[in-house]
Amino acid sequence: MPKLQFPDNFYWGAATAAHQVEGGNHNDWSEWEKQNADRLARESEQAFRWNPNWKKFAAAATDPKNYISGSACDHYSRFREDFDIAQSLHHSAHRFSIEWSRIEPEEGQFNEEAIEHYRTVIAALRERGLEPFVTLWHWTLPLWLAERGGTASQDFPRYFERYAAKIAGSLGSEIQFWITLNEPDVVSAHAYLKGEWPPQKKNPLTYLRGLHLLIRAHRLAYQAIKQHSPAAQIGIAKHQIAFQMARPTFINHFLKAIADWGWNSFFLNRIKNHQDFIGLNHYNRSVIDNGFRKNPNKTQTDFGWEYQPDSIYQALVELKPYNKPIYITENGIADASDELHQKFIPAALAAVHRAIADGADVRGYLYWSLLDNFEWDKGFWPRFGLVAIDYATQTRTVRPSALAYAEICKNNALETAVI
Ligand code: IFM
Repeated sequence: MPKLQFPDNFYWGAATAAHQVEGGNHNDWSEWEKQNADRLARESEQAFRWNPNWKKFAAAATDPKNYISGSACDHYSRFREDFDIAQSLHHSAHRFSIEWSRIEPEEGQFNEEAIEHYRTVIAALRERGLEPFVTLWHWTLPLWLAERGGTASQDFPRYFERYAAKIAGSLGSEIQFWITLNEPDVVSAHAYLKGEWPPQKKNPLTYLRGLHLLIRAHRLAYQAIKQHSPAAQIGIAKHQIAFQMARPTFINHFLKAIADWGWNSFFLNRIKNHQDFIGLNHYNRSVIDNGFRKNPNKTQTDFGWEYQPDSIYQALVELKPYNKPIYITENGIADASDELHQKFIPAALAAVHRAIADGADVRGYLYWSLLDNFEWDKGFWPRFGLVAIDYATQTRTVRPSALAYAEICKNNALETAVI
């Protein structure tokens, strides 16, 4: 049977983020959820009526409880069980995030117990042969910092540097791969351009200011980590959109150039001397035809996003000019039925393989997500997991797509018959 072989030592695995899986968090998001759950439930039909899958998740989406992260997947206590599953699925790496609000619940006061927790998490991964990819900030803030203006505060870069230095000093010898920031542009756009996520302050100038502060925060954290661990490999997880022209007109060329510059390159260019690899988070393409998002949307995932596993090829080859190793730190779809999932993973991996053949230095693939989890302002109904979670009982069920992915991980190869 013909096979697409991946490079030796390629990392295979999946990703999670603290607030989405741990449970029991107390941060700016958990507060925001309490204040907004009723509204989100009330507005859900209006917000999602356009989605052809609305009926499938209407009951969950109209229930305010859906919007409270609460005990989430209880991963804070069940991480060993979850890593056992990842190991049984032949994963060799796992991405997770450290919850800043647990580490520094009060300004400048670090909680050593919480640090020990993450030391245990890292050890549990290593015991199972899983390489940790550690994210320092996946969007949630300690309350004291949110009260001071969060990422839009002039002091944010220094606070982040201090937090990064603390983690590097405590856990640095155990971590090889660091992701300082997750999708800084996505979270800033939702908070300050759309005004939908905490702190819901719609102001384009604050958006730009916040981005600059995040760039500074990353650079300072990079230096702080390198001081403790010179061999550390440090990057960010960057959300990249594949902008594709429907027709090569002058206007479409112009729109693509602007979008590539503003969304795909701006942040990466500003940190290019402060990153050892690029973490790629990829979910969407945007077809340009005298405007953006003119996608045909022939098939849509539960989330209402276009099903198009191939666009990761373009996202990867467009990163080649940076001449850095690339780790795919997120890629996936929400699909409760698992039917699309089973097609998506091999199809996306065939596109990754093609990008490698065309010169992209891709060294790992971390699926989003290991577990179903709390999808921010959408709550629990979107099902991104390789492993299904029954939130009432916390039962884990491995989905068929996870088993198919496990074969690929085990063989470091994809059988072309499954594409
Ligand atoms: O769940 C999110 C994650 O937190 C950041 N990247 C996109 C995922 C799916 O929306």
